[in-house]
Amino acid sequence: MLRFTTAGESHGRCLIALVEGLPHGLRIDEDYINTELARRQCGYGRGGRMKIETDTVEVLTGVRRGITIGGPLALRIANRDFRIDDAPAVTQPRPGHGDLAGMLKYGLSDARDILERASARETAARVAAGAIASLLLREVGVEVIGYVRGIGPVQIDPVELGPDALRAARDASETCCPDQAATDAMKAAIDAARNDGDTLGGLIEAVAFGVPAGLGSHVQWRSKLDGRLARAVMSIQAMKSVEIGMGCDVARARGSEVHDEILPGDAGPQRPTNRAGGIEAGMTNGCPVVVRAAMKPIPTLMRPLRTVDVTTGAPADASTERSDVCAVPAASVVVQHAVAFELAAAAMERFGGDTTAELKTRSGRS
Ligand code: EPS
Repeated sequence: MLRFTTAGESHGRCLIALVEGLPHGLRIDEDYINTELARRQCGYGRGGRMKIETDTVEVLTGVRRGITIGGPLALRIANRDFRIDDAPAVTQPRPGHGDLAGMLKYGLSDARDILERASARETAARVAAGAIASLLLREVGVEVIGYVRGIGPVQIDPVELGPDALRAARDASETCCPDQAATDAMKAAIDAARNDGDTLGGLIEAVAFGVPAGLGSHVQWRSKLDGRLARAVMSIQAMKSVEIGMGCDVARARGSEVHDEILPGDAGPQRPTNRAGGIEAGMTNGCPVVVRAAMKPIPTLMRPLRTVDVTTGAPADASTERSDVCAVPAASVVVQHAVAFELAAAAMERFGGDTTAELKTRSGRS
């Protein structure tokens, strides 16, 4: 089973990802992982921390001469801002962060232990693990592209571009949005929020191209791919909804406006539309897989919300510390790699193989 676990704190020594279940013979392209880690650090609206860090992966185990040997991969990303033992106590919990819930859970009057692990800094480890899954997917001809569809009030329609054009347009944008006019409007919205001491969330979409039919399964709830994708994406810090294909819009439409008709085609049955987002009954149907997530605004507001000081019980302003105004572009990189990891795990289950060559052959790629 392909799976990963993370460890590490926001201001601890480092972040770790342990990736298990990779086949033998996969070339680990560290430059690609580092490019994706750098993309996660970018985006208009990021705060001061990203000027301190240069996230770089160290592959500690599981490879020989840059190629997997079948054992688990331990990945490490160092924190330059390593000061967890000296970081100040947080007694005025921020609404929307894990501060108060964690204090209540552990009986603490200082949320530091909670926020250190709850922080979205952990997503650097998820991106490193997901980038390895993306390398595996490349072997079976699948590419996932995450991009931003909305920040605050600025939103664009779904993008009808192929992978090369979508990737290029996204990479030309400071907000990872493949529309230049929308990018400018998003930057203005972020500036306005910053000036007001406020923060912004947004809408992220990930599209997986080249996905073969039959990943996932209708047989048991645990193996349904839509459920697995939803869990992987919803568990990313600050996500409040996950949709596949038409998502919530199915509730307002008729069946004839929701389901994708099946027409004869040269290479077998064809779909003129992809409202299902590439998944029916928990299985991929050969269309691109489309996953969308809504991210809430960052909970650390420079014009703080009302809270309570848990040491006195008195009303207080929520604690402020260095943070981002908007991390939606960064989160689009995380969503991309979370989707990639689940698709890679499903591809391993469907095609199996101890070696990367076997996986390729069984998936029909060589
Ligand atoms: C993040 C690092 C953090 C924050 C952000 C994401 O760094 P610091 O707290 O030292 O400024 O910028 O974390 C949060 C949004 C959060 O709620 O904790 C990162 O590497 O992505």
